[in-house]
Amino acid sequence: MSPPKILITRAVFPEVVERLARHFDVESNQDDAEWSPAELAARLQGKAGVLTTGSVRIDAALLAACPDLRICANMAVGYNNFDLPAMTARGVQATNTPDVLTETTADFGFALLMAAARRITESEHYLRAGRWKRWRYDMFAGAEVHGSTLGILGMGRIGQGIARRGAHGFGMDVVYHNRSRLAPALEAECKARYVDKDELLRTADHLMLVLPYTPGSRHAIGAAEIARMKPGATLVNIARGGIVDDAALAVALRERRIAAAGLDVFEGEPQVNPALLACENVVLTPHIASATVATRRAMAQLAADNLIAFFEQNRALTPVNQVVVATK
Ligand code: 8YV
Repeated sequence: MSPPKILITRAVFPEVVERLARHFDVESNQDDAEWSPAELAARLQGKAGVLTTGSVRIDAALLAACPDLRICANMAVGYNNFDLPAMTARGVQATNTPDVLTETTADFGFALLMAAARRITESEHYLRAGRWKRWRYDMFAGAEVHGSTLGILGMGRIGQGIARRGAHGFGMDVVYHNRSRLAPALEAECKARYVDKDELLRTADHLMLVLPYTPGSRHAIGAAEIARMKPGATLVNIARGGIVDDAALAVALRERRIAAAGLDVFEGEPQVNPALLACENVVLTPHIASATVATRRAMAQLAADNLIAFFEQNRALTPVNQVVVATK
């Protein structure tokens, strides 16, 4: 019997392509070409599986155009690029890459928090521009991180990693808000206290966003929420663009209603709101929170593991929907 055909939509580590080629008939976009939805649909014809990333949308129209597709393996923990109800309705298995990126992403959340609160990129631009002539008592004086109050919105695995870093590493008082409360033992381990969203906004010196993007979390932080934050607060978004109203944030940053922000994700990325680009008090990075070599490799291998397990053992390792998997 000929092996199942799979498509890899974006360039990945060559060893992952080679590994998949030992199990499947593989077509891979190793040139990282920008495929239109129509081209993606054409490439997916006859494919039973796809390894893809968060930047590639797989919606109901695409699924309808690709009836042979049985599994979509995302190389990301988030899967808002998938129309999950449409996949489930069509019996298409969806998988993600949890756990392997938790600590790396939590590290990056702290890197952005430190860079924003301590004004690292802003001061580097100043130095590189040749403007550093002498010491001044308040030059780039930022906000204290150790011992301050860290607020976390969204308390999944990455949120918990951030809480541990804050509480154990920086002696921070950690408060969080989430759809559901953590079990008491986990709360104690993270040294995190559950509060309602209003208290979170009002008490956090630094607010970290780590919640999944859903229609319900769109603009979870908009003008009204920013207005409730402390004047000297820092906002960090390592979750998804669209959770923050970027236009409202740019106004607040420009008017110094909050002190600073660190953003790894944006509404409409890779486009970035020009009003944000114009603000000095924001650290901007191109969606790289999981980008260490080891973690990106682990993500790609886990996505590949899911494809292999699905076709060879009739099960997905890290499924995000429940479908009836046909036996071979
Ligand atoms: C990915 C991410 O790099 O895992 C996620 O949810 O946002 C990132 O780690 C991005 O989605 C590309 O797949």
